[in-house]
Formats: sequence, structure tokens, C-alpha cells
Amino acid sequence: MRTQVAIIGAGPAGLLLGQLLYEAGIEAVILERRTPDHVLGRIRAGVLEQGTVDILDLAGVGERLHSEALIHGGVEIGTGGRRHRIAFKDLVGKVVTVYGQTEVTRDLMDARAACGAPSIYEAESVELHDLTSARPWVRFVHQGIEQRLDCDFIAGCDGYHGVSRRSIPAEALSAFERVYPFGWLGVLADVPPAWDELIYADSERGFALASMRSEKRIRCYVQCSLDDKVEHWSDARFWEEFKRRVGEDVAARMTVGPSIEKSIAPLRSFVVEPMRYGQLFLAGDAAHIVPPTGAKGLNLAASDVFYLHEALAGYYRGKPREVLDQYSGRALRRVWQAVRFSWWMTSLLHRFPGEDPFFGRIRGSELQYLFQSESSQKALAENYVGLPL
Ligand code: RFL
Ligand code: PHB
Repeated sequence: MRTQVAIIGAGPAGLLLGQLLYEAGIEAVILERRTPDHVLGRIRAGVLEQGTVDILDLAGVGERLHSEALIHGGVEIGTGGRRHRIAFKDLVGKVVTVYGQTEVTRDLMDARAACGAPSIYEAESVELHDLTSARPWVRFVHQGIEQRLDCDFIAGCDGYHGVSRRSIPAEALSAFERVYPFGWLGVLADVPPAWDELIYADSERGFALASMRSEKRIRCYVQCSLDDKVEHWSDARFWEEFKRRVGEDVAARMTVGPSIEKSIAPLRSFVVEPMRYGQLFLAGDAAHIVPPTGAKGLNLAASDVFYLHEALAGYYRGKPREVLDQYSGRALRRVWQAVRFSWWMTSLLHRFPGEDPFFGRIRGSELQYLFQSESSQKALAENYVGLPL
């Protein structure tokens, strides 16, 4: 097989890049290790920046989103039994869109099927070869048969655990990492939310987040320890803990229901530089991870592939090769802004195990400052709704 761009991974980054390239008249083949149902079954992000919605529109997949998504003009931050609203719309004139990653993925899969562009699911043992030559190629096994895909470029969109980043010699990359000493336990349930906007709650028992997917479906998280197991958390235990953290008034009026998904995610910040090696370009979680507190992971995947599609489209339109050289620097500037914001939100809202009392006071003061200072609220709002592309 031969194509222009081999895309590894059919998560949001790979699928969105596939659509943007299709719209630009560039051929791509997507290789994905799992089945479509497995990819759609991973419950993850829920908040889209306006820039991400614009990119989805550009890719021609915004129609269902515009009819079904919820528009939120702010979030609430809870602490000490009180809540404070950060009014994005008033502070910075922008809003965010609440629409599940599963829905984004489904829309992208449907669009790809409709345009007849090739995706190979259950592609096993993917290996990347000759990355520094002008003719890189990918070896993989599909339905027991070994295959070879020749291409001009490879887009590594295969997430944190994928093969792309690991195919780059260690000495060609610099890695930056922070592992946080806690995780998030998340539950999805089909009950109407008792909140109008997301609530990020600091509490003595640890952080909790009240989110939603629609007017009928909630997504809730509690901070948990790293060695915690999903099996230790019955639905009853989860809801009791969530209610104790989110605030009495919300607890009193919320309805709960059986979980339809429950999982634990560790929190980490991770970035590799550069996001390119020869003809291989990394995008999304393959190149960087942020803790979910800032709601930035999916949005960064979208901005990366936006820059990457611009670079590739420029190259194929006959621009000098330098357009390709600019990709990593452009993407990383935005990545580091999101890494900083996600680290700040995480530090502000979580109790760290064995927290130094000095830092406890600093954290409390930072929250106080946020609630009394419009400048501080503006800084949160500006970052949460998304810095310009
Ligand atoms: P993905 O989604 O991990 O997709 C990578 C795909 O590559 C496939 N793959 C391979 N394919 C072929 N060969 C191999 N060797 C392969 N290895 C892997 C995988 O099967 C998979 O299909 O990465 P991508 O596309 O970069 O997308 C990134 C986002 O999924 C991620 O950043 C977000 O989910 C992060 N995130 C959030 N982001 C937001 O913007 N807003 C949020 O509100 C938000 N909340 C969250 C989140 C992530 C969470 N978890 C579980 C980590 C909440 C949580 C709890
Ligand atoms: C979610 O709805 O899953 C979600 C929302 C906001 C976050 C993280 C996760 O910061």
C-alpha cells in the first residue's frame, strides 16, 4: 500500500487530522490497534474550547455538535462550603462547549466512513521504519497477514502508550515530567445534573468535579489515592463521598443512579521536545499529557493537528520544506501554556498527601485571591476558554 500520510491511532487526534487532510485533498491511511467500539467506549474529555469547535467545523464535522452540545458561560469553584462563579462570558467574552469526546470521535468516524477514506482497525504490531529518509514506511499485521504501508510522512497520533514516540531514539528527545501523588475516580450515570455549570470543588476530603455530558447524563470525579482500585468503590460509596465534597446544597438536591462507567486515571504532566523526528510528527497525547483539571488534553490534540495539517497542506501546495520545520515549535508554545495552566489548576484544587502546612496556607490564599480579584478570575477564564491558536 502507498499513501501520502500514514496516521497511527484513531483517537481524536488521528481522526481529526484525517478529516482535515481529506478536506485539503491529501491522502491518508489510519492504522488503529483497537476496534471502533473499543475506541468509542473510552470515556474521557467533556469540555471543548471555541478554537476546537472551530477546527471541528473546518473539518466538516460540526453539525451534530451544534444541535446537541451544551454551551457554558462559566464554571463554579467551591471551597470552604461556598461556591464562586467564574463568569467566562462577562470576564473574557467567550464560552466553552460541553460535548463528550465519545461524541466527537463518533462524528469523526462517521465522516471518515462517509468520504470513503481508509482506516484499518485491529492493526497489530505496528512498526515505523526509515523515519529519517524521504520514504518512511510502516509495517503492521492485519488479520494475521503482514502488510507494508509506504508514505511521505507519518503522523504519530497513538496516545501516551503508543509506538510512535518510542520509535524515536531517546537521545533525539527531551522529556519533561511531573507525576502527581493522586488520581481521579470517574463515574458516568444517566441522571439529570443538579448543577447548571461544572463545579470544581476543593474540600478537606479532597477534590471533586461535577460535570455532565447532556441534560440527562452526569460525569463526576473524586480525587483518590494512586493505589485505589475501582473494585473498592461501590456506587453507593462513590456517591456518598462525592456528596460530602461537592457541597451540601448540591448534595441535597442531586439524584444519583447506577454507574454506566467507572474508572481511575492517574494525574501527570509530560511533554517531549521536539514533536518531530525526521518524517515522523507527533500530535496529541503521543507527545504530551496534562492532568485533566484544566480540561486541556483533547483541546491540545485538536490544536496540534490543526498546526500539522497546515504544515502538510503548505508543503503539498509547494511551499518550502521550512513549513514542516515550524510545526514542533508552534505546537509546543501552545502545549506549554496548557501544561502550566493544568498544573496551576491541579495545585490550586487538590490536597496533596502529607501537604506541607505552608503550602496549605499558600493554596488557601491563592483561592482567596481568585475570589476577590477580577484580574485573577480573568486569568483563569482566559486560559480555560482557550488561548488563541
Ligand atoms: P488517544 O485518545 O489516547 O488515542 C490514541 C489512539 O491510538 C491507538 N494506539 C495505537 N494504534 C496503532 N498502533 C499502536 N501501537 C497504538 N497504540 C495506541 C489507541 O488505541 C487510541 O485509539 O490520544 P489522542 O487522539 O491524542 O487524544 C487525546 C485525548 O484522548 C486526551 O488528551 C483527553 O481525553 C484528555 N482529557 C480531557 N481533555 C480535554 O480536553 N478536556 C477534558 O475535559 C478532559 N478530560 C481527559 C479528561 C482524560 C481523562 N483520562 C482518562 C486520561 C478526563 C479524563 C478522566
Ligand atoms: C469531564 O466532563 O469529563 C471533564 C470536565 C472537565 C474537566 C475534566 C473532565 O476538567
